[in-house]
Amino acid sequence: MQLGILGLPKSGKTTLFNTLTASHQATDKFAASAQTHIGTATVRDARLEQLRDLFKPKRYVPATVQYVDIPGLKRGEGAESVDLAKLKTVDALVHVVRAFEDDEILHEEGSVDPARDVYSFDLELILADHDLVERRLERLEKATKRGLNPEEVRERALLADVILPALEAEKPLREIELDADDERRLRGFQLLSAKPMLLVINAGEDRAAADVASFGIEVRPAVRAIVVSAPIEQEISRLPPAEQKDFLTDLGLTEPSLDRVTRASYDLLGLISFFTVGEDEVRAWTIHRGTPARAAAGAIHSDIERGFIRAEVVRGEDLLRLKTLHACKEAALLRLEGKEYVMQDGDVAHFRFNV
Ligand SMILES: Nc1nc2c(ncn2[C@@H]2O[C@H](COP(=O)(O)OP(=O)(O)O)[C@@H](O)[C@H]2O)c(=O)[nH]1
Ligand SMILES: [Mg+2]
Repeated sequence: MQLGILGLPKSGKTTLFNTLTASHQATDKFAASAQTHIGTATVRDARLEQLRDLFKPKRYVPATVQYVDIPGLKRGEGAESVDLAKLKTVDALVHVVRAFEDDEILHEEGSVDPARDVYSFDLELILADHDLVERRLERLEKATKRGLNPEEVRERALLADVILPALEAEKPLREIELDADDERRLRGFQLLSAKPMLLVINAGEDRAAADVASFGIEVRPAVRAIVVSAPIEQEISRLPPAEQKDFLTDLGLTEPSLDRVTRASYDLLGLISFFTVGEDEVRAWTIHRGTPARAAAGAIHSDIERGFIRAEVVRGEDLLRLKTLHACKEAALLRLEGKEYVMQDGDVAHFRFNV
């Protein structure tokens, strides 16, 4: 699962990407890069860190999420100007919105206006989708002579009656509710405005702790928004942990905003974590929300899924409070769950299996 980092040139995309993924790609005040970068970010989770401190394992493996820094969304050229192949395959979008003032760094539109940029970015996505849907409908129209198969008939109805009117009303497709069949049908087209979106508002250093509302941005349904100062986040990430806290306090923050970005990204992708604990390893495993226990076991190993007998599950908070699995068992907080049990975020699990 990947998130694409997008936005206007010099909005701070690569600075954010570098900080998220501890990378060292070049950033530039004057020129926009044309290179796509891929990197992995750790999703920090306080519960897992506390479990690590409790078990002191040999190995500690937190969850991760992948980001792709996609350069060069140019105004008016729409999605045509970017690495479209890459853009289509990402599962969610992170739109970096410039809100910082800096006379040395020119804004394409001649002024800093986050609300305008958020609006026109959505419009670019909608236009790109509109083009694609129209072309697909034209092709289906031509094919009516030979006769459409039932799937093509349904596809045409979906595109002509639901999708095209929405796009023409400037409505991003992520706001449209579809049944599971149509959802699947639409996913095949990899439409851009249908992807979940996170707005990262890159504010000046003096507004690193400001709230989203103060930027006058319309946060539409199915969109999340977080304020960061990308250069400050970069500075924080390079400080030793002991100094981080004071620095954060000075800024009016309780944690690095970056942690909120990775957690929101994870959430946006529909992902949750369950944990396994022990002296050898404390680890987060990534599954889709709603995954039943047996399939979740498959995240660890296919043998465990195949030979699944049952799951021993305890809430992470309960284990942290009572300190040992044994104590949780005594307190009847360690549950035995069958294969249909829907795993919850923060569950600590041990799977019994037989192969
Ligand atoms: N003053 C200021 N400069 C920033 C901020 N964020 C990024 N920059 C600078 O803006 C320039 C472009 O940043 P970069 O990350 O390369 O933007 P990209 O083109 O969107 O990838 C670099 O010189 C950054 O150091 C910010 O919040 N404040
Ligand atoms: Mg860049």
